[in-house]
Amino acid sequence: MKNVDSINHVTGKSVYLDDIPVQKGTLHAVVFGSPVGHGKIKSVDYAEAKKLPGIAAIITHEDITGDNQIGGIIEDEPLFAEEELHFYGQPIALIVAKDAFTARKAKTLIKVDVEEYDVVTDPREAFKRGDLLFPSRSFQMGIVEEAWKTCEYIFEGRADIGGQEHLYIETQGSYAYPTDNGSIKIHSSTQGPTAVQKTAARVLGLPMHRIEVDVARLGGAFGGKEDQASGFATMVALAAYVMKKPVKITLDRPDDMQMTGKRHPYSADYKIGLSKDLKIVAYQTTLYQNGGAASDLSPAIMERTLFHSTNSYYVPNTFVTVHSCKTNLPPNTAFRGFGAPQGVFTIESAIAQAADELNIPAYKIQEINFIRDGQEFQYGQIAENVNNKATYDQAIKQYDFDQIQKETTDFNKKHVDKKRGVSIMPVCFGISFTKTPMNQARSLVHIYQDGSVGISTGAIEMGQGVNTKIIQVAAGILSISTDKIKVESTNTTRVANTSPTAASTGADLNGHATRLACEVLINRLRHSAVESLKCNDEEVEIKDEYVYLNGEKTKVHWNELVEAAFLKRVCLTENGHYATPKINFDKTKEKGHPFAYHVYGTAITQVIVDCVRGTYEFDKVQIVHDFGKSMNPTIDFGQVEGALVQGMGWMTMEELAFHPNGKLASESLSTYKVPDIYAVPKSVDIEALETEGAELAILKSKAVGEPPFLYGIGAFFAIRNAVKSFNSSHKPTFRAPYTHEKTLMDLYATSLAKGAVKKSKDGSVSEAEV
Ligand code: LUZ
Ligand code: MOS
Repeated sequence: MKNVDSINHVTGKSVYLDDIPVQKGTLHAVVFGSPVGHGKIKSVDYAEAKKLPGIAAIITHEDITGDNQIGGIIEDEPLFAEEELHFYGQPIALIVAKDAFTARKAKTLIKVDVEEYDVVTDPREAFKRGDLLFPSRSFQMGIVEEAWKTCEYIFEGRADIGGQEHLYIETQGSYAYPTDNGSIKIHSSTQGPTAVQKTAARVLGLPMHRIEVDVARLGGAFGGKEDQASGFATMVALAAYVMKKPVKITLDRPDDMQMTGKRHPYSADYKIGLSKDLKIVAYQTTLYQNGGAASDLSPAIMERTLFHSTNSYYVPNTFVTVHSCKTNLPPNTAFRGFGAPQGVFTIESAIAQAADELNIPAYKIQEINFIRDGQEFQYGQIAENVNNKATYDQAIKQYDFDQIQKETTDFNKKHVDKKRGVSIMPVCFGISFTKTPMNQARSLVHIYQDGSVGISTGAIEMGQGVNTKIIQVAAGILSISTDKIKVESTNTTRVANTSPTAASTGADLNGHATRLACEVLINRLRHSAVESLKCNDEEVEIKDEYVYLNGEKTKVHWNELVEAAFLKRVCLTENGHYATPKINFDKTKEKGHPFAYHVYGTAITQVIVDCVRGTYEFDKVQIVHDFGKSMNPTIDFGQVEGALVQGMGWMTMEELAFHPNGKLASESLSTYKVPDIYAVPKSVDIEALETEGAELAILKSKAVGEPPFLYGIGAFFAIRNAVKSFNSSHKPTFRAPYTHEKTLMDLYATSLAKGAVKKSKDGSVSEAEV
């Protein structure tokens, strides 16, 4: 089945937030943000701004009718700053005007007097100062301290990992207006309508039932709208509430890039111990998460880092710690992968360093350490139906890895100015929200009298095709044509208490809820037919829109069946509720069974580095991916391609730069480079490993949104391998992104001692700077 939205998308007919026809008298808002990265407001003068013709109001914390608090997990983030300023661009006020242009102009007329404090953007620096957002956590299995004694080889090093701008095509935005009975309706570009509803209710001081949130679709989100849409939606909801007028906000690109949080940068120290036969015996790592100025989703992201810190491998002795460090950046937030990629990059760096020191390719270590059925992850879950080795073996064979290596070696012998690099990137990703209660969903299915079907779920369509998959589920169970089914907007009055569409679980959870509702409905209809036909229960079946009696097609069409049931007063509506079975996690022990299942895969990445310029081009990425039984290969392959390229961008070219005052320097697309058509690999091959045993996922498919993001990490190690074959005496550090500039410098760097540590003449040891 094609994506139901494709025609409307390419003909420009799909309605996004900014396409919603506005009511008469709608006002437009712009956020006035902090002009410093850290400080204290001494005074703000809005007088000049207020005088500007067309300005309707300037809303500040003083206008808040409820709590000035939007922290979702930890209550540490005000909607509007009161006194203290913790990041550049932190919202201080909302300027509401007849149009956005006027509001922007007014912004320049606001005078603010600030006492400035030290700005910290480095997580290790924040850690040294004791600035943590919340308590650190560790996962432990076995006893590393004992295990080191048994290791043949031990290596230590450091990995530094950059952040990433989400760069959804549709920026953050929201439209709110008063409705009957002092209520507010909010249209929001959010992954979490319930988060918006709850946050707005709290700030406005209203019960949740007074706030209705409606979402048609998003122009991308990638995690950036799991939590961070709530603040902007709440600002316009507050303005609409106090002004009794419709108010809308659409962030412009620079404001969106400056004000919103990103993927967390991390810095990590690791220690890895191997046996003589290259088994990873012990692994210890401490990761410094750059949380930004408030907690946002960082506690959950920290957790996913801990869960994924050993990637696809079984490491009997593991000790992993994450510190969430408070810095003067916008609160960093969910981004496809949700902390897992940083943990995975760290262990892959440790493996690459071990391989360097032992003078072997990394895959020699990777391939013998895959976790197997019955072995334990460091969080207590026992691995079941493991497919990592299967995807690896299939990739090696199908893409002829021996030949790839031979060609690479030959090429590198022949060429001085160009070098090829190859890497293998195994992936293991746990599916389920790590917070168990979030793994639930509902689906409200109506069969109308004419036989057409309307479905409302908690899932947000953000381009990933979840609506198409929901239609597929319903069409399969009701055995009717997909044209008969429409997925409605996501609305908190139709489906309440939704989890955000996140953690790759949208189709799983909402698909299952839809399945359950449709199963009930089809049974009711079947019983109705049994009654009419005066036959036995097992004799009737509904198939391809017709009633079958003892396997024979009758003349009774779906439409008549529905009509007849309605006249008999059979309920044609059902609300399905799904909660993922079996999962649990005990935070006091840091052990449990948090994931319904895991997704596995292997990518082989080939790059050619231009050793004169430091530039590179990716020839090929070849993937074997564990889809379970893909329910929509067109959509799922698209997800793998998109995730791969997004991951490669993060690892290679996307580099966030900040001014010393915490202002984002790379706040436009001329300075923040994302992969374009020239940067993507020349070819991407994806093969499905069709697996059984995914019975927990909908129609035996497996979640596909996030896991393939991790394939992008292979790009880093492919470049690194190419660099090493040019400059064999140098052991490049593990600092992502591997930009062209860093590549060039590594190509000509002189060798440093082990682990990129530099000893100065006085014997003191410092970390080497390239
Ligand atoms: N969001 C969340 C997520 O709230 N919990 C998660 O475990 C998660 N995982 C991936 C992406 N978003
Ligand atoms: Mo997400 S990072 O699944 O919102």
